Amino acid sequence: MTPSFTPLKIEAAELRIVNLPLLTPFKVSNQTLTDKTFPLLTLRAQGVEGISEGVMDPYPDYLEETIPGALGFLRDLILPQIVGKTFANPAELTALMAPWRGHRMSKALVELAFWDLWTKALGLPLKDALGGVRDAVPVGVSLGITDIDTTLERVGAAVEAGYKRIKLKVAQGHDIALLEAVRSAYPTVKLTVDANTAYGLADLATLRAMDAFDLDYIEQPLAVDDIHDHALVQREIATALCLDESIRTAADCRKALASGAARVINIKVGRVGGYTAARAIHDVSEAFGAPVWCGGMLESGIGRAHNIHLASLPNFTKPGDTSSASRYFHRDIINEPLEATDGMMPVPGNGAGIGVTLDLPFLDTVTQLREEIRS
Ligand code: OSB
Ligand code: MG
Repeated sequence: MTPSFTPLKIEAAELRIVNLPLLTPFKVSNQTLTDKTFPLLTLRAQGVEGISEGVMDPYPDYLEETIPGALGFLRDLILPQIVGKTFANPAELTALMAPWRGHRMSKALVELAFWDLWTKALGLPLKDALGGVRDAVPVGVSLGITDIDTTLERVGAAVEAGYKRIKLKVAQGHDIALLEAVRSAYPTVKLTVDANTAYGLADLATLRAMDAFDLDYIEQPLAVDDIHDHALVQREIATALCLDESIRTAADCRKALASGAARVINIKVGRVGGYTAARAIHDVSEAFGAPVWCGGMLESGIGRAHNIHLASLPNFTKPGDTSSASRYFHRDIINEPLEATDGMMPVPGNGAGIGVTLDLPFLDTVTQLREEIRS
C-alpha cells in the first residue's frame, strides 16, 4: 500500500513533567543526579500522536536551559504558535522556530515530537525518513564518578556485557589515578574520558598525562565557549579531543573541526535543537572526515528511542551512549524493552515513527505535572 499523506494540523499538545528515580546516582564533574526529571511532549493530529522527551535539567548544570525555563517558553510562546497550525513536513516547523534565538532543547522537544508524528502519518520508520543505514547501533557505557573500586567493578560488568566502549567521567583530582587503575586492569578495552568542562589551560600537564592511557578521545575538557582554547590543547597532546557542550550548531562544528579544536564530535539531538540541526552537524563532520557518535542525557525510553534512530545515520561510526534502559531505571515509561546485546542496540520498531509506545498507566504514576494546550 502506498502511504497517503496530507499536511498535519496540530490539534493539541500535551506537556508532562515526569520523574523517574535512577537505580544509582550519576555523578559528573559538576553535578550529581539521583533522579531523572524531564518534560515529555505529545503532539496530536488526525488520530496520530508524536512523542518526545526534553534533555534540559532542573538546574542549569549541563548547559543554560532548565525545566522551569522550558515550561514557560513552551507554554507561553512555542506551543501556542504550533497548536492549530498545519505543517506539511518538519522543515516547515523548524523554519517557524528558527528566528527565535537559543532554546535549542525546547525546540528539539517540539521538533522531535513532530518528526515522530509525521513519520507515523507517512507509515515510515523514523530512521528511514532521516536516512539511517543501520538496524542496530554500536553502544558503550558512560560511568559516573565513584570511588575507584566501584568504577573497576562497573567497568568489569560493562566489558562482560559486551559494551563496545567505556567512558569514564573525570574531574580535577579524579583522573590520572583512576586511569592507571582502569587501564592496568583492562589493558585493551576501548576507553574514553568525559570532563564536562572541568579543566582549563592551566591543566595542560594533566591532559597531556592522559596520552599514556591509549584513550580513544578526551571529551569536553574545557569550558563550553572555549573552542579556541580546545584548539590550543589539541595541538599540545596526542589524544583526540571530542566536543559535546561546545557544539550547538553546524557552524560551531565547522569552526571546531577547521581550527583543530576536536577530531571527534558528540551529537545530542536534544542539545542542538532537533534532527535537522543534528543531521547538519553529522554532515559537516563527515565532510571533514571526523567521526561522530550519539551522546545521551540519561533519557527514558522515549529519548533513548529518538537517539537510536539518529545514530543509524552513516557517520555515527563510534559507539554511542545509548546503553540498555535497565542500567538506569527500575521501570521505563515505554512498553518495549530497549536493551543492547553484545554492545549493539537494535533500532526499535518494525512499524512507523520512533517504534516505541508509552506505558500510560505507569507514566501517570510518575507524572508530576500535566497540561494540555488546544487550539
Ligand atoms: O556529558 O554526556 C554527558 C549525563 C548527564 C550530563 C552530561 C552527560 C551525561 C552522560 C550520560 O554522559 C550518558 C548516558 O545517557 O548514559
Ligand atoms: Mg559529554
